[in-house]
Amino acid sequence: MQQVFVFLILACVSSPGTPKSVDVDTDDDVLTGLEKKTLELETQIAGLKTEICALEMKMKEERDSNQNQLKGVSANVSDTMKVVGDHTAALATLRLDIDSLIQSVNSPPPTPAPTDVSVCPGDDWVEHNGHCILFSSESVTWNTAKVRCMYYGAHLMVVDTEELNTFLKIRLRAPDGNSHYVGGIDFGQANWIWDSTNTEIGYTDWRISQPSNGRTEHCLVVCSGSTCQWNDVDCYGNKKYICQKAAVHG
Ligand SMILES: [Ca+2]
Repeated sequence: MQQVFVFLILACVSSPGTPKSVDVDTDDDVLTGLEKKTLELETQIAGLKTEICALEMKMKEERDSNQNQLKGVSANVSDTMKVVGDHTAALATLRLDIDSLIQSVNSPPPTPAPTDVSVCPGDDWVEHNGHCILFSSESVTWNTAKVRCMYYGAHLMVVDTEELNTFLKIRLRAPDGNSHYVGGIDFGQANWIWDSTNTEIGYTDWRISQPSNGRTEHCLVVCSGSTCQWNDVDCYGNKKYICQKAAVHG
């Protein structure tokens, strides 16, 4: 009886212990497998993250490269547009030139610009209505004045119109007159002529009571006295003079 009881006790103690030892080993294996799997997955995830990071960097580089290329292309387009604009403007100018050329070819020749311009020798000469007129700065006798004018290719002035006489008055008028020899002489016969043309004087502008002396005053001056009119004077007095010649037409 006592042996049976011991057997039963041993059976109870050993019988449930064996299955329990098998379950623990299985769980450990599963856990180890899971841990291994987890480690593998984590390794794979880390590798994938590295690949993703590399891909992102590559994408960023490509994006930056594309943006730079786009900027370069945009700049090239801008330059090209500017060149096109310049060429367009040049083309428009060329068209205008061509139109102008065609018009000039089809048009009758233009009337030549007038070249008939009166010219006097220099600054000392005054041009007036086709005449070149010189007012002397020196005072000499009438004969010397005549020679001076001939030296200049001119003659003592012929004042044969009121218009010319008025021109002289405007130039010479002074409070007490500003007498100048001109080309009138009378040779003592009271018949006044223009020396350079030997023609009788027609238009006159004598001062009152002039000409006054048929014996000694045989030369004509203009702008005598306060009225700036004509007077007969002694030909040997030193006075300023006025030369005249036709303006050159070129
Ligand atoms: Ca007189």
